[in-house]
Order: sequence, then structure tokens, then C-alpha cells
Amino acid sequence: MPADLNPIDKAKFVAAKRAVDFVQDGMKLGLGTGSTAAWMVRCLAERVRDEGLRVTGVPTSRRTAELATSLGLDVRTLDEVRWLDLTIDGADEFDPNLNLIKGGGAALLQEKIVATASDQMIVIADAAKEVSRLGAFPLPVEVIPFGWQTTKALIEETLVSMDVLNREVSLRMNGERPLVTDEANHILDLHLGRIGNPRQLALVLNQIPGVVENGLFIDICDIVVIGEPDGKVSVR
Ligand code: ABF
Repeated sequence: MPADLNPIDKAKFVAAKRAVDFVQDGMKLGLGTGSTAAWMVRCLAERVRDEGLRVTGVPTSRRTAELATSLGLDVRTLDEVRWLDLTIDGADEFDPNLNLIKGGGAALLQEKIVATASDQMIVIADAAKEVSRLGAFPLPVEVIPFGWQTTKALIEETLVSMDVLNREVSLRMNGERPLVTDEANHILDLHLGRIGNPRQLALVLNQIPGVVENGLFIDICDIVVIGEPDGKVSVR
């Protein structure tokens, strides 16, 4: 373990390292995005170097592609690989059903495509990401730039009509300028506090014209590897 990690980074590192134990020689892997996933990429590169593991990695963002390439991993596009054995990625929240909020890193679109194109998905997370109900973390919603402010209003109207969003709470942007994704789309953050029916919300959001994808990952995660600040790891 790297020296002088703060407790959260130690939790992320041990979860990432434990998840890399699931990687077998010859696997085609989805490589997640975020700081926990970055630890995973580093640990994977170490196993490749030390054990001669032969794996192919499909990154879920430019920054993961750059990190994986810099560490000598065999990086391919999803179109080159088509289907993956395993995706390992971080999350912003996970609930008892292993449903997730992801996308705090604005990579949710590629992450969801890659995770869905995998036989198995493992989420790696520090214990603070565990929640009894999703929603405390703002839900990222990816929208195309064309008419995004109208799309924002449509989202709010739809959710208010569903009593999911009360009039006081509304969509907020990250700062003044919308966060722009690798696909040059915009990310809106939906501050709900708690989500009663994540499955229904995920379906409704993606029906709204202009919405590309949302950060609710429903029935996609198979295993969660949880790291604790004291270095303990659990697998669920
Ligand atoms: C990415 O990593 C995002 O989907 C998720 O929001 C983020 C979690 O970041 P971190 O691992 O840095 O806490 O997978």
C-alpha cells in the first residue's frame, strides 16, 4: 500500500486492490473512471507487470485511457472488443440492492454502456458510499447541448408532476458553466435528497427528449467491494 494515504484514499485503495484479484489471465476488462477506479488501474498494471497477466482494457473516459496507456496496459475501444468479461468501476452511492448513483465524474454514459456490455460488474467503493436509499448524492443527468435549458425545464416539470421533485428543489448545474462530458454533452445535477423508486425514475428520465442518460445504475452491479479506512475490505 502506498505510504501516507489519508483514510478515505486508503479505503479506496484496498477496495481497488481486492477487486483486481478477480481479474483472470486473458480477460477483457471495462476500466472505470474516478479516483477509486484509478487505484484499480494502477493495481491492475502492477499485476500485469509482476505476473505477466494478459488483459485488454476498455476505458470509460479519456482520463482513464490516458492513465491506463501511461501504465503500459493494452487499451482498446469497445468497438474493437465488442463484449467484456468484467467491468470494475467506482460509484457515488450504492444501496442494499446494489443499485447505484454514478456519474459524479461526468463519465456516466460510457460507464453505463461499458458496464452493460460486460458479463459482470464489480463496484469498488469506500464505505461512505453505502446508503440505505439512493439520492443524497445529486443525480447526474446527461443532456445534449441543443436546447439544454428547455430540457432542464422539461425534466423539472416531469418530476414535479410525478411528485418526485418538489417545487423548492430544482436541477442545479455544476457552477456557472455546465459540466461538459467526453461526448461534449452537458451534465445536470438533480438534487433530490432521496429517491423513492430509482427504477421508475431512471425510466422516466430517459424518456424526456434531450436526455441522453442518467446516473442511476439499476440491476447492473453484481458485486460491491467495500474498503474501510482501517484497511479492512468486504465483498458483497
Ligand atoms: C466514477 O467514479 C463515477 O461514476 C463516480 O461518480 C465516481 C466515483 O468517484 P470516486 O471513486 O473518485 O469517489 O465511476
